[in-house]
Amino acid sequence: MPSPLNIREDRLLAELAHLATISAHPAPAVTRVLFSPEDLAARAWLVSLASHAGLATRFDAVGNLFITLEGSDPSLPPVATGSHTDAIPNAGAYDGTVGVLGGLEALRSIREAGLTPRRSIELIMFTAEEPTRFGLGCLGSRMLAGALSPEKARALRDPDGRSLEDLRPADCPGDLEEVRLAEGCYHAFVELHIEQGPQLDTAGLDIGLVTHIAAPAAFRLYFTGTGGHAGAVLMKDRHDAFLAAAETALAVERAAIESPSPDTVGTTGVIRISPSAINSIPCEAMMEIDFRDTDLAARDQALARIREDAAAACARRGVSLDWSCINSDPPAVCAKDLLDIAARHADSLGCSRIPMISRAYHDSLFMARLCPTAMLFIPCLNGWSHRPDEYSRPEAITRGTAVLARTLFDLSA
Ligand code: HGY
Ligand code: MN
Ligand code: MN
Repeated sequence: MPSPLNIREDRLLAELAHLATISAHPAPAVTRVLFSPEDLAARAWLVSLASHAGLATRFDAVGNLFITLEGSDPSLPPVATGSHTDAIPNAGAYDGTVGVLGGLEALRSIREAGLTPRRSIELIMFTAEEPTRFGLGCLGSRMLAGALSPEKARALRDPDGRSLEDLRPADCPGDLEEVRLAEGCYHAFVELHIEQGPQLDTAGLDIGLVTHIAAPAAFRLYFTGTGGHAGAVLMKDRHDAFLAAAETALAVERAAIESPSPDTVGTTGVIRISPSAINSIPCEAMMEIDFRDTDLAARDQALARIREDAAAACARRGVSLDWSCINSDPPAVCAKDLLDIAARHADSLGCSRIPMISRAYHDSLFMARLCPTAMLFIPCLNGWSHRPDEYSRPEAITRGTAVLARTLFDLSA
């Protein structure tokens, strides 16, 4: 390994702080939804940073941004790194951005050390890792991996009925058919990310070497009852759509708690009722469920139980239910040889480390379908994430970036 690749902490922290200001909500909240003015501004700013660093940039048709440090042998599949800069409403400054700006800093540290990697090293800012715009997470990496067809991508609609074609900017040229990459297109992919859980912070550890990424599933449920006057309809005559949904939300919680797997988690994050008037019995309810586990069988067994409980609640209440799947993905297993290389560099930098699983999903979940993939976690305060007080210490970010830089350069040799 060449003389230490110099990570410019001041530059990296200043860029993370600036990116956090590009938000639809005032600090400390960060909101940057796909193809919103804030998202477009963040993309343009990132392109300017990369260009200023002498790195090539290009967007694909779904808006994935590729920033390339050219290698000496362009015939070889590149090494890749990356993450996302989109942010759910009222989120924090570090989810995804550490992997994008840390990745950029890693590429600059190699270039500024006067080194030319044999394999090119590509930083990818993935489009829409968060599901906020279209209800589907990892839109960009799904399409790269062929896990979402161009037809299905075209059929996506946001809450205002707008499509991907309506929203994608002019600098995302080409057809969606050109987005998919071939297996083996990359030699390896490594993503740096905050843990979004308390394990590293609580234990005072520096680096998490992610061995598995949990299998996310999401569903949209429409409940239809009969509604009516809140005063005139007696309780025995009601078919309350919201209460059927409420029973289902409790069934989600129960199935996750009673699952034999400790990693089963279930959340009802969205509920909308209609007509939503204080003196009118809800005739319709829409809810969205997020359900995950690293163990696919345990997840799907718990989901089957929820479906049974929901059907029973609807039968008792005379409410109909339409259950649609948004996504149901398998877990990913990270590449042990990549993790071993990262472990070696963590050790050489005096970083404490631990193997762990990722309960959050990431673009690595789909990159693992294209090439050997690994994730590096750094601690975030109390494990807080997806909230404005999300925080990762400067030394944690710098250490993680230094391990990433060395790992990428090692893999590019
Ligand atoms: O929900 C997730 O796991 C990711 O943060 N989008
Ligand atoms: Mn997130
Ligand atoms: Mn993330």
